[in-house]
Amino acid sequence: MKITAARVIVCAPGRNFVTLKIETDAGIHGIGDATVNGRELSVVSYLQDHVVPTLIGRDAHAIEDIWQMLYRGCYWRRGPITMAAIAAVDVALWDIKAKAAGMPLYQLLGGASRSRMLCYPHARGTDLPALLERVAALRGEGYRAIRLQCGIPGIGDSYGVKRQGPGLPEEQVWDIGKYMRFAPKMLQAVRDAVGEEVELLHDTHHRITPIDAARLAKEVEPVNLYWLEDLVPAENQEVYRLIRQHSVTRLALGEIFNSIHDCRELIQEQLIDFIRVTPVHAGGITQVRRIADFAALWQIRTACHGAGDMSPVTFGAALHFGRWVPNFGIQEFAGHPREAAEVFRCAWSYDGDGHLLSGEAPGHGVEIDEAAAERFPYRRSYLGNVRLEDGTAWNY
Ligand code: GCO
Ligand code: MG
Repeated sequence: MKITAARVIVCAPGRNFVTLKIETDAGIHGIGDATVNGRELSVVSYLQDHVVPTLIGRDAHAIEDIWQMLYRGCYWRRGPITMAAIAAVDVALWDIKAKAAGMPLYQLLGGASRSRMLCYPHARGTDLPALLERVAALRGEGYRAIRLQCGIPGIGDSYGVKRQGPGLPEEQVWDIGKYMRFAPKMLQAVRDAVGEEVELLHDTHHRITPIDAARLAKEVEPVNLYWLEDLVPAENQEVYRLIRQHSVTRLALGEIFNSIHDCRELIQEQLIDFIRVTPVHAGGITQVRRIADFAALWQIRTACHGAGDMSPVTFGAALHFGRWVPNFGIQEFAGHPREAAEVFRCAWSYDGDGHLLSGEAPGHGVEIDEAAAERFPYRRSYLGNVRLEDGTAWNY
């Protein structure tokens, strides 16, 4: 089965998505997601100008060989743009192979280890009463695990409270002290309101320092969080040793990792409990599955990144991966803009009872309507610029 064509489709049904569609001489096509939030067009060029010309005429079944060729052959390995481009090809080829076999993708990976995947949506509140109201609403929709993000008194919006819109980057203010004084109280207040049964999660989004991170993880132990996420940037993986020494709060990390080498020490030294890599940003099913197998040696569980910028295609791939992976933990489920349903047809769904279903369609079960995609042209958009109150640039 030869690859005859490949094209990149950029659309913005509520937010930007970059999709690669690969066609074959067997009449079977597959799609993969290549969205890198705020840097979308660089992956478009990477694919169109550099990758697509090398794919035409190749055997669509040779997923591993094509992955290795794109990774080794480019010389400039790793990095979010390269790995998202490789991921898009990889996921599209797994989609094709599974369709050719007439099977849902999870069957090719080794078959189902579970029937449904525990997921967590986001509860956002500008203040604590608004957050509690949102948590109650999500409980009413059947969710058993909920991520909590709340506006911080004195600094207005913080990470995860307001949705990003199109246009140039917005400036946001951040203060570690105000966050540190508020976050433990906020998390405890939600625990008191919902009781012990609900799993609660929180994302610090790389915004504090290592010793504050250790202190926060220690202080919130009585809340029994499912996890604390991205306490500090993990460019220097050693800092997680410090945090680990002080606390038994579960830690999650890795949504911005794109290589198994980004998480090697963290996994081997058991410095985290959940690994957040997802197919689109970590080299597709081919590499994410390798990372999961490696993590399983230390009983570290998967938790694919599932913010709104992971397209419905990435969700299809992640849910088939989740259906198979023995050391599955949880799947983030932030949801997509309403308009995305006009462009992407998905076999996956929410079951109304806290879990996601992969669906049984051949492939990863997601299709793109190209005519509909044209109705939603690309709109330049960015993540925000974060600054401390004195103007110092900080981590988004
Ligand atoms: C999460 C993430 C996201 C990221 C976003 C960046 O845990 O869901 O931290 O909200 O900020 O994916 O593009
Ligand atoms: Mg996160």
